[in-house]
Amino acid sequence: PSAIFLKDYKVPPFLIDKTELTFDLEEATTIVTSRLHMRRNPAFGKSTAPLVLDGGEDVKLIGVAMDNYSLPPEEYRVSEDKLIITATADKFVLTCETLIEPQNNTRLEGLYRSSSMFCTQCEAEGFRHITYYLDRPDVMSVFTTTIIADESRYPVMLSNGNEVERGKTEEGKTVVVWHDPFPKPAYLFALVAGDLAVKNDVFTTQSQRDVKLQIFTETHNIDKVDYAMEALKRSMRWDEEAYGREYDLDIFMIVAVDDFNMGAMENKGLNIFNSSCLLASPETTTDDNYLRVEAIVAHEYFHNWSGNRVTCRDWFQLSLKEGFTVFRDQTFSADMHSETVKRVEDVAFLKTAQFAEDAGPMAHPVRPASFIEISNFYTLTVYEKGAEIVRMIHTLLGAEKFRAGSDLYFERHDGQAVTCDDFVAAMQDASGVDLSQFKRWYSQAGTPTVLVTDSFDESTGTYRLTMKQDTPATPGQPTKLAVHIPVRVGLLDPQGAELTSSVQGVDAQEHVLHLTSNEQDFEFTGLTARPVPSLLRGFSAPVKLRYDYSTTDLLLLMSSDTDGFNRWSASQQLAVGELNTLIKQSIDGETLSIDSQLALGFKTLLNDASLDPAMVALVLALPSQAYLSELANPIYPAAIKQARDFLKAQLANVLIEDFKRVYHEHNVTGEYQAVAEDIARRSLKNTALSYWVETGNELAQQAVLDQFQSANNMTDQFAALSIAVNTQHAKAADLLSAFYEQWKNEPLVVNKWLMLSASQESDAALTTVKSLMAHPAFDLKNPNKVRSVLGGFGQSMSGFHNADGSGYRFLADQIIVLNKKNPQIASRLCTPLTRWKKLQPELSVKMKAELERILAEDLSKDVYEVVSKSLA
Ligand code: B3K
Ligand code: ZN
Repeated sequence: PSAIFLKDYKVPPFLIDKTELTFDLEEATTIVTSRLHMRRNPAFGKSTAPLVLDGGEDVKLIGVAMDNYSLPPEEYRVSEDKLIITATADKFVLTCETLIEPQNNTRLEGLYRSSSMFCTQCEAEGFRHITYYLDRPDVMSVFTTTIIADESRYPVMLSNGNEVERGKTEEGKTVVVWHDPFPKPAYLFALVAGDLAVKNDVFTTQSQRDVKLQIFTETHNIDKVDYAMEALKRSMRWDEEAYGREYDLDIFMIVAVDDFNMGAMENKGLNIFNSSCLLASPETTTDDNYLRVEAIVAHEYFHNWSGNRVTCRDWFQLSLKEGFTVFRDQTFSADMHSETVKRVEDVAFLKTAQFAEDAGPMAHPVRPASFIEISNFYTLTVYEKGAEIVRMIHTLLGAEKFRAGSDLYFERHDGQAVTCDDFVAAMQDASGVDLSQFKRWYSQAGTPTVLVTDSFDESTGTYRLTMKQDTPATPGQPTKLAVHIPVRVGLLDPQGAELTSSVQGVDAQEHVLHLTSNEQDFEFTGLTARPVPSLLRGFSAPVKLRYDYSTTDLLLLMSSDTDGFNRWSASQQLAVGELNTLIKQSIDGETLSIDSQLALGFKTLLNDASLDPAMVALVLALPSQAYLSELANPIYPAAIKQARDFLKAQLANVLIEDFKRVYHEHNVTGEYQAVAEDIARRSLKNTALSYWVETGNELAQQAVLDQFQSANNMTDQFAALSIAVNTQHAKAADLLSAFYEQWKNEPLVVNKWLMLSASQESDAALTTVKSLMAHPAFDLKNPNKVRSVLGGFGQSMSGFHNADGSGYRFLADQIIVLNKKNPQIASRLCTPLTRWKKLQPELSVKMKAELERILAEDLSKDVYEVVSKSLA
C-alpha cells in the first residue's frame, strides 16, 4: 500500500451536479442504480482526461450507460477499486447498476446489516462500497434517493432530506423517495431501513420555523431516548445563541444502531448513532455515559454547520470540521454543567492519550501531510488537539472577535468544501489579529515543551519569567519552528491572594503572554514580594509546562488559586511527584515508603464544604496508570501500578475518618437525575468509598455490598461493583455473577460487565478473557463488545503486561483475525502495541515481536499503516 500526499491535491476533473440513487433492498443482495448528472470541472482546465470513479472490491458492476447508451466492455475498464471510462462528453448522465451484499459486509462501511435493519456508514470512504462514484469531499451533489423494500419487514425507510414521494411497485414492494436540497459530498449520505419505533418531538427555531424531530430505535429501546431528545433540543437552542446557527431542513432524524465502528455520524438530516452513545435510562446508564450521550448528540448536531454546510476540501483537512466541532461541543457541555469540571476532564484526557499519540510512531500534524488509510487519522490529534487549536484562537481573539470570525467563516464558505487555512483566514480577517505564525500548529506534530524559570528583583519590584519552547522531533519532521503559544498567567502572594501586576503597561490580575520565540522574557512590575506564579491557567495551550514548584507552592495553588483548573493541576503535579518517587523505589526493588504531603492537601479539601464536590472528586482521583505511563520513559507497568496502589492505600489509611464521613454525607438517595449537582455528589461519594474500602475496614466492605444491592441507578451500582473488583473484595466474583444475571438482557450493561470482567487482576487474567470471548454475550462482529473485552484486557496488568508476553500475543492474535473482518477495528486495537519503544526492555522485545508477526500477514491498509509505521 502507498501513501497519498496533501501536496498532490488537485481539483476534481469532473463534477456531479445531481445524484439520483435507487436501492432495491432484498435479503441477500441489494441492487443500486445511480444516475449521475456530470460535467467536466471548468476549474480543472481543458482536459480530455478519462473519467475515473472510485469503487470497492465488494461492488459488482452490472452495467454502465452514458446518456442512455449502454457502454460495451471495450469502452470502460474495471479494476479492483476503480471504474475507468475512457471517453466522455463535457456534460452527460452516467447510469451505473451495481450489486452489493450488505449482510456479508463485516467492515461496517458502506451499506450493511445491523440486527434486522439496513444502515450505512460512508465517512470517510464508505460510499464507494455502495456504488462507483467520485468519492471525495470536494465533489458536492444534490441527492435524490429512492428506497424499494418489503414494507412488512422494513416499514421505516429513511434517507437524507425530506420524504417527497411514497408508492408501490408492481410486485407490491413499497417505494419511498427522499430529496435533500443541500449539495453534499457522498460521505454525508445515509440510508436506514428497518422495523423501528420512533419518538417524535418538535423544535421551534429562532425564526419560528417548526422542525420535526425523530429518534428511531429498535422497539425494545424506545423507552431510552428521552434524554437524547432533550439534549438535542438544548443543542439546537445553544447553537442559535452561541453561534447564530439555525437548523435548515424541516426534519431532523437520529437512528440508533447496535453495530457501529465509532460513536456516531453526522449524515445530513439523518444522524446515525452507536446505540451506546444515544440510549440512556437511570437504571442502565452511568452519569459518565449520560454526559457522553449529551456531548455526542450535540457534536453531531453541530456538524450540520461545521462540517455539512461548510465541509472539507480533502481529508487532510479533517480537523477543519472535527477540531472546530469538538471545541463547540466542549463549550456546550461546559455551559450545561460546570466549566472547570469539563475542562479538567478534557485536559486529563488530552494529556493522557493525545500526548502519548503525539510522542509515538503515529504522531502526525493536526493537518496531516500524508496518509495510507484515512480511517487511521480519526485521531485524538485531529479531534482533541484540533479543538485546542480552535480554543487558542478563541483566547487570542477574545469571545467577541472569535464570534465575528466564525460568522464570517460560515457566511463566506456556506456550501463550499474548504481548508484549515480558510478557517484561519476568516478568523484573521474578522479580527485583525495576525495568525500567520500561529498556523504552524496545524503543520507541526509533537507536543511543545515550555520550560519556565523566574527571578525577582526586590529593588525594582520586578518579577521576570523566562520561557523556552521546544518541540521534539517526530516521524518525518526532524526539526521544528517556534509556535505561537498563548500562556495565561496570574500571580499569588505567599498567603494565596491574587496580585495585580503590570505587563507592558497593562495592569491586571491575569495576563495572556504571547510566547512566539524559542526563548523569551516577560516582566511583571509593581510587586512588593516574590510571587508564586499560576502558569498556563485553564490549560491555555496544549504544551508540557515545566516549572520547578516547591511542595509549599503546590499546596498553596491547590488551596488558593482563583483558577479552578490550576488548583486541580497543582494537585496532579504534587501527586505525580510522589508517585514518581514510589515508582523509582519499586523499580529499584526497594520497600516503598513516602511521607505524603498530598494527604495534607486532601484533608483541607475534604473539610471544605464550599467546594464543588465534583472538583474535590477530580482532585482525589490519583493520576491514572495511563497518564503516568505517558510521563514515564521507559514505562515499568507493574511498578506504576504498585506505586499507585501503595499511595492510594496510604492516603486512605491516613484519612480514613474523612473518607468515611464524606461517603456518608454525600450518600443521598432519591430520584435519579443526570444534573450537575447530583452527578457531583455521586462522584465524590464513590471516590470516597473507593478510598475507604482500601483500608480493609469491615464497615466499608459492607457499604460496598449494600450500595450494590440497594442502588436505584447504574452509576452507584456499577461504582460499587468496580470498587469490589478493583480492590479484590472477597465477594467480587459473586457480585459480578449477580450483575450479569440482573442485566443479561440489556446489551449495553452487559458491555460494561464484559469490560470490568476483562480488566480484573489475577493470575488467570488471560484465561478469563478467553472465556469471555467464548461467552454467549460476546460477538466478534460487534465493535462495542470487542472494545469492551479487549479494551478491558488492556487495563489488566497481570493479563496484558504479563511478563511472559502471553497478553501481547493474545491481542496480536485477535488483531490478525479482525484484520480481515473489520480493518478499522483491527487497526484501533493496535494502539497499545504501538507504544513498544517506551516499554521496559524485557517487555519491549516481546511486544515488538508481536508487531513483526502481524506485519508478516496479508494486511488491510488500515493495519498495515499502523504496524509498519510503529516498526519503522
Ligand atoms: N464524523 C464521524 C466520524 C467518522 C469516522 C469514520 N471512520 C463522527 C464525528 O466525528 O462526528
Ligand atoms: Zn465529528
